[in-house]
Amino acid sequence: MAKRKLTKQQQVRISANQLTESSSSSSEGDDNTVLQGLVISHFGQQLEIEPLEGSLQNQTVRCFQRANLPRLVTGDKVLFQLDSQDTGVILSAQPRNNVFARPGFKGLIKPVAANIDKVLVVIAVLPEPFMNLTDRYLVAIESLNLDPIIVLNKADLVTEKNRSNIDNMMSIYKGIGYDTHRVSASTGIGMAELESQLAGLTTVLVGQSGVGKSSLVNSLSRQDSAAVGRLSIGKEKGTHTTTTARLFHLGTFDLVDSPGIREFNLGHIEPTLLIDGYRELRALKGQCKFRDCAHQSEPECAILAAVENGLVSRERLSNYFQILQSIGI
Ligand SMILES: Nc1nc2c(ncn2[C@@H]2O[C@H](COP(=O)(O)OP(=O)(O)OP(=O)(O)O)[C@@H](O)[C@H]2O)c(=O)[nH]1
Ligand SMILES: [Mg+2]
Ligand SMILES: [Zn+2]
Repeated sequence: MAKRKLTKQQQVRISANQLTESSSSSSEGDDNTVLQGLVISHFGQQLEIEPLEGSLQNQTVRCFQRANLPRLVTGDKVLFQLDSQDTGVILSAQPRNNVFARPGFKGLIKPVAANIDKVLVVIAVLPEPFMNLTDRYLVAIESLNLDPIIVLNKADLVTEKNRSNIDNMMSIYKGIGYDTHRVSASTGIGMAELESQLAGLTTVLVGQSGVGKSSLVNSLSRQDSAAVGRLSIGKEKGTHTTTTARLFHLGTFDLVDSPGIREFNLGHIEPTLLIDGYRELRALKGQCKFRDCAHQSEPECAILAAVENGLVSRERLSNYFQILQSIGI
């Protein structure tokens, strides 16, 4: 929807036409009031809509969407019409401010949540965090011009054995300027500081399965709203408990819990724009001696010099090259 370049006026006209069509074809006849609603979750063919006006506010209505509409996601604003007490049909979608998306099967982009202000990239002491997955999330978030928060969950599981790995990774992200937090959804460590960053915002939680996204939602909501799953025995990986994104209203802020994913490819990022997703590399753009520098072994390469001086982490640069290769250069 955001991709179609329609003027505001055209969008209004299209919405108006869709509405007129629907009122005239409605078989209900009695109450075809059109209401504004918020998509709470999308499962199968159905969406759970929260009416933003009328007598059903704070309740949810199960709706189908009209076939001519694009795939709607949690956080989308829509216009819908009731066709019974608690079911309805979505007539049109309102333009999005943004959408956090990830590539799905066959390189198709799968939107996850729309109209978000912040993204919490959740990693955990267990399952073991991999910087190249976190970097992929960060690149996707930077491309939306959103500010991520990197949250290390399960701080209660830090041991002498895993401490240096965790400290090293967190200090790299902190050094780049990312807002980082260490928390435990189980013990409550660090949760108050994290919560203070969320007031007034809609924040989506993303990250590998099993890192504790749903547990963080529950800890922040002070009740068990989202289902939590165990790690698989032996492999200590997540078990893909959350299957669809869902929005939770938590007092002064909204959270969107999302399913953990197995891998995160960045097929939808232009290779030439990838460097913009690496804040510290973006800052060095244009400073190499050669304009077409590939930052591999060229003389007077600003990026290689920054690595030598310890200003850019070797691991981040190597992840950058890995991603570049995976998206076709
Ligand atoms: N020790 C410890 N365990 C935690 C903590 N937070 C979550 N867990 C456990 O980690 C496991 C996975 O938690 P979930 O909240 O289901 O993880 P998720 O990221 O939502 O996983 P998916 O829905 O599969 O993407 C559960 O067994 C939780 O009890 C924590 O702070 N400390
Ligand atoms: Mg979950
Ligand atoms: Zn260079």
